[in-house]
Amino acid sequence: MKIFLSADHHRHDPPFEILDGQPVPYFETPRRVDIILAALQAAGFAPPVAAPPATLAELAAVHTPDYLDYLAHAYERWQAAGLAGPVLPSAWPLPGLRLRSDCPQAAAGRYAFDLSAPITAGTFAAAQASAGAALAGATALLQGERFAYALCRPPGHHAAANLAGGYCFLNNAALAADRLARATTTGDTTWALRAPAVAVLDIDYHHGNGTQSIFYERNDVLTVSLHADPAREYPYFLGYADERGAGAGEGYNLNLPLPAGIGDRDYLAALVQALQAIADYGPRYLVISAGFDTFHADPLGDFGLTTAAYRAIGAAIGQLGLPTLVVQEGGYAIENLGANVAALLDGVIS
Ligand code: SP5
Ligand code: ZN
Repeated sequence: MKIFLSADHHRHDPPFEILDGQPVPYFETPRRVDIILAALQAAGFAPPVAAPPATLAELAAVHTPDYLDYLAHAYERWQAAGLAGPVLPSAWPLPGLRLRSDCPQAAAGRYAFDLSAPITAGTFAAAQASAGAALAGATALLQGERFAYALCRPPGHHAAANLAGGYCFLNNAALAADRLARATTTGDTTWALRAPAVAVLDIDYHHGNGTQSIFYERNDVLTVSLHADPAREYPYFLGYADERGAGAGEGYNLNLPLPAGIGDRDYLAALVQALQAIADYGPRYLVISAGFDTFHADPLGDFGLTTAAYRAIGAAIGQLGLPTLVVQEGGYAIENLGANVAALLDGVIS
């Protein structure tokens, strides 16, 4: 299995975030990558390949130009206004308010939906490196690799076309899926005419709201997500079972919200349902948004999965027989993160 690393990830290392109204040390820390790399090396995986950073033109495939301009310049504009970093919003243009100002504070509220995506001096460079790893993984599949793993940091699945949030700035998995879809379905310009191309399966504990929204009206990318019920858990405002896609994409989004405390057996039963939907769709490629915050000891989650479950999840995914790109998302039980990632990847190639 080819492994692609976002080598510049350490340039993103914010000092804090605000969770449930309290400032706390940033859970999504550079140590996560060090620990995953060490575990993969110990497990005998091939050394990682550093991928080139994604270009603005590549990012524009799923992100809006105004959002990319914001990400690229938010920190310098914040500083130029005399503000101390990191960039973090303190007001949002919610319904009933008017989006008119483009001062740095207004822009922060316009483009970030929570207080867990602080922008520091190196954030955009790190996010470009992360997206580059996912895109390199997609290219490897197009060149005939059966499996690839993109060790992305920062993660991506909460990032929408024009929104950051939940530690995510650029949607790595969506960029990869879009590249695979474009290469698979050439010719037609309307999504409605395109053939099954790519499925994205999101197994992070949190709903992949960004990925869902990016592909919501497309039928050439099926999005399937297993996650904590948004009625009790972040991201709260998306991820419900009745969100099934819209327009040409109607029927091409599947959400399976799960209860608190779910264990290996019930989770694997839900996974079978997700994999059946993917098999029915019949894609040429599979992208996994792989989060490990479903682990029983994760500080952000309330699921009960064990390390053994990740091997079983990986094996079930591998049994679909599809060229598969695994993209790293969340996972904050740092002591166990390496073993859990190694178990999943081991299962996939088994
Ligand atoms: C990529 C990813 O996994 N992002 C997750 C971001 C979650 N941020 C909000 C978490 C809500 C905090 N409530 C949990 C408190 C547990 N003590
Ligand atoms: Zn998560």
